[in-house]
Amino acid sequence: MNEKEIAIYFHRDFDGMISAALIADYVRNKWSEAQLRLFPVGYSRKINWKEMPLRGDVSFVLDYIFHPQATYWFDHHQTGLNNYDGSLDPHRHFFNPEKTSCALLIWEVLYDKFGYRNLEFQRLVKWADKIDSAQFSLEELINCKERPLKIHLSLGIEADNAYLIELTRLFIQYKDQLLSSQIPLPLIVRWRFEKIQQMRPKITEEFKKRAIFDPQRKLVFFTMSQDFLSCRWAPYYFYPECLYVVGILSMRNGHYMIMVNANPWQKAKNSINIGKLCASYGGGGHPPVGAITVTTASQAQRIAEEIISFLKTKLSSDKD
Ligand SMILES: [Mn+2]
Repeated sequence: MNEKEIAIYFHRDFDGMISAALIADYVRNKWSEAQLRLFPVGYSRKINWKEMPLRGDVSFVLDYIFHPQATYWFDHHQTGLNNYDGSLDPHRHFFNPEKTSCALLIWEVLYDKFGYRNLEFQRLVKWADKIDSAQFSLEELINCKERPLKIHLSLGIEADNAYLIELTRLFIQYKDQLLSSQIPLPLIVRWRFEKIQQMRPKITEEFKKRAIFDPQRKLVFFTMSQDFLSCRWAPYYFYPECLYVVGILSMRNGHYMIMVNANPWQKAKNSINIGKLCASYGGGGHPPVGAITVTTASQAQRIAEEIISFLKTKLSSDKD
């Protein structure tokens, strides 16, 4: 009767969901009486994150910022510590910015430190790693034949918490089988993906209209709605020579997201640490990608302009 409540907080992206599924699978197999609660978290939560009380008798924070109350913490974002300078407990805190994904970090830690590995998650972990470090080709992403990429793009639209929780539950239940053709693509993914396919011409048209390309510094800038995320490949397709992309997205929750990406298929010579740059504005990320969430359009505009002028200065000085 003494069921423990296990709260799993995870970053709301593909890597975060697979991370949550790996931990849920471990908990279910090792701690028999457990009630799992899933909480997707995005960077809009960063501001009061450390003060926010966590739920559960045991809590996990995965692929997201350090929380002092978390029983266990796993992260690979170089900005993950978020100015925390206290000590980390090597038995509970697993932080490795060298890892290309949090799912891979968890996969290895579960094996090395907890003596647990479920090979039925092998393909999902591989895909989480591939997606989080953009180890796929532009064609692969545009054609989107692989299920994990479909799921990844589907998060660009209607990615409410209920969808992320439901998807994570499917990953926990079906594991790698979810990628096999024997199981039909879950309806919740299918309708979103079909919607994306329908919206695609409109979104790419809109992108072409709104994008500003600086051919000298090889920089793309645009302002669009959140729907852009379902065609996130567009800047690299239309401007294959670009080095950096800065976009302001108006999100359905009323917030604004400034996304800053280095072109994964066209590496700049002296690459700038984008995650750190975004962290200085209250966001976070990795060396090649970062994002900042703010509440007003004018804040978003001001930050985007500062970042663009910073990138321009950097790119001009790199040429000399
Ligand atoms: Mn990640």
